[in-house]
Amino acid sequence: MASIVPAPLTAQDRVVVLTGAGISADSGIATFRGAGGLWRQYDVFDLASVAGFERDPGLVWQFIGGRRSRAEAATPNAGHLTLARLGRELGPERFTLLTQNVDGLHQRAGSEPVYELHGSLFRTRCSAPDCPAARQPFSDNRDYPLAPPTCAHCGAPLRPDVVWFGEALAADVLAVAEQVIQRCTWFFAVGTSGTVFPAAAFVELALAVGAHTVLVNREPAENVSRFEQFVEGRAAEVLPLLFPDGRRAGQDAG
Ligand code: BJW
Repeated sequence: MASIVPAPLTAQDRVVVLTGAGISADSGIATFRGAGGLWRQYDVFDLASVAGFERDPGLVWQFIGGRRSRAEAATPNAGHLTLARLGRELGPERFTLLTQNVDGLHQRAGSEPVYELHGSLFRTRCSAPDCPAARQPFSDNRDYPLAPPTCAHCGAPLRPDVVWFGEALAADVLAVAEQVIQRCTWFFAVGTSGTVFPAAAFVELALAVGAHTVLVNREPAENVSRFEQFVEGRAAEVLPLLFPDGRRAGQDAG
């Protein structure tokens, strides 16, 4: 890893960080793409689309159940902890954390709020679009290895409250993301392959408003050319150096 210079944040700066699976890789959670990625073992459309769920909800629940228990057993790493500290130092007016991750590790590291673009592994809801319970996800960490759970209201299979391919992201979360990026001065993407939209295009919004754009990733992401700076390395090692503890992170005169 090349030597890392702290991000020269000033008191006027507004920071948006977008994270992806790579930040949780340092906590032992599998990424989707690349070596050891989940999509090397499984067919993405079987496990992350409505059609796949309708074909075989039991298979999707096996996939989710295993990931629930691995995420619960994992511990937030120095990358998650650094972003939680930075959020406290800068406050909600100047710092926003957007994540594509569904593993809950940012929340467990102490980040608040965390805008979950692709939902959460730890919520469940009804899969029938017309059922009122489809709009009332509930907290759930259970594994359903034998049969998919069913809705008490309408009897349809329950589903994890994650966002699959072809599904819209939650409108309120997407609106926050667009709003904060439109007024940010720094945009950091961390541990994401830059292949899944709309998150992969957030850097374009940041560029359009003249923000500094920085990618922190173990390898060049698909959209690496859109970033002003690429810091190659592991998130858990790079983030503490990029955002060192204390007054550096924007409380100095600027
Ligand atoms: C490290 C590291 C370490 C490793 N440190 N780094 C425009 C153009 C083309 C297509 C589209 C488009 N707009 C929409 C689409 C379609 C589609 C899409 O993007 N397709 C692409 C594949 C081409 N997008 C959608 O369908 C989205 N919906 C949508 O846009 O709806 C529009 C709509 C509007 C109105 C009505 C209806 C629809 C939804 C996308 C949902 C994505 N869902 C998933 C699964 C969640 C469920 C589950 O978890 O079970 O979300 S897919 C998967 O990919 C997951 C992730 O959040 C997402 C992103 O992955 P991420 O985080 O980037 O991880 P990886 O594994 O790809 O990369 C990790 C990186 O980390 C690697 O680069 C490593 O090198 C690196 N790394 N260790 C730092 N230690």
